[in-house]
Amino acid sequence: MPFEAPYTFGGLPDIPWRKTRFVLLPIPYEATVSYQVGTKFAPEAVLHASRNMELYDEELEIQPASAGLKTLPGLLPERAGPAKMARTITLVAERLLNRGKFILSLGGEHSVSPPLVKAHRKFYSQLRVLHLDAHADLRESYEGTPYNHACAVRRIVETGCQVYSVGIRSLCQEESLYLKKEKPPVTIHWAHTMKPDWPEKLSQKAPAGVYYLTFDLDFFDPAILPDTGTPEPGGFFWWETLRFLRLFLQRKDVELVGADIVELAPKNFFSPACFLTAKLAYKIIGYLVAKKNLAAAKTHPARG
Ligand SMILES: [Mn+2]
Repeated sequence: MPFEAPYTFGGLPDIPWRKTRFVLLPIPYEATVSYQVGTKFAPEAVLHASRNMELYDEELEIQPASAGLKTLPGLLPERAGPAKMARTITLVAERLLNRGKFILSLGGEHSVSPPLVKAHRKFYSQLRVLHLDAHADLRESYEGTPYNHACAVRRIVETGCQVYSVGIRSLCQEESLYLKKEKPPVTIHWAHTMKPDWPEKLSQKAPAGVYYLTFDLDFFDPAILPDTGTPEPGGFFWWETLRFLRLFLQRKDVELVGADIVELAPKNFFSPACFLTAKLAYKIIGYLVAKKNLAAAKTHPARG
């Protein structure tokens, strides 16, 4: 009896490391989710959906997968607990960064992001973090653990990175006081202050630099993405979000060196949220590939 090949992103064949530019790292980790459960099923559901996605990007007129995309096996949860899990994630990311790969991680809950940022920070001392989310995630600890998903950005601040948060529309009083009193290096663009031209404005307002992107899917409006740990009304939609990402990533003074997409909690394998997440991951890769092509074309005008 033939066995089905393991799921890869886009159903792409495996490629050798030397041809790999992007690695897709599934992290089906769920330990501290407080409301809708299921983030541990997200990577598999996204890979499943991605196999039905077109690999040609009609906006960019390129086939981003040709740049070299490899899907890694999922990083299994550490039974020894969240501290050990965080160390494992950092270690795995460091090994991939040592090989010069761009890591796009698929969570899992948001607590996978701080250890990923920590690894990138070792390679890029001036690393900044672009944080798209409904929640500030600035709690010192939550439900008895500093590794809770509600503390993700607080832990990221501790890695020494400046954070640029967009779309925030939920936080607790403790987080508000922390922002006002301790003035952490976090710039927040609150959802209630964002006007329709936010993609143009906020993509240009972000300071120049080397960035890691952490994309919590509850940034989107629950109308288009209801399958998430903690859905919040008043979120953002598909094209405006892509416009923001494209404008931000196209900036000559901005370099994206790593990314994660977290907090998908699929209700089932055929939920449109899984397809959306797959497409978002592929769009991010597409914008990076298009930018490189653009830069190469400018350096070598003869290539036409
Ligand atoms: Mn969130």
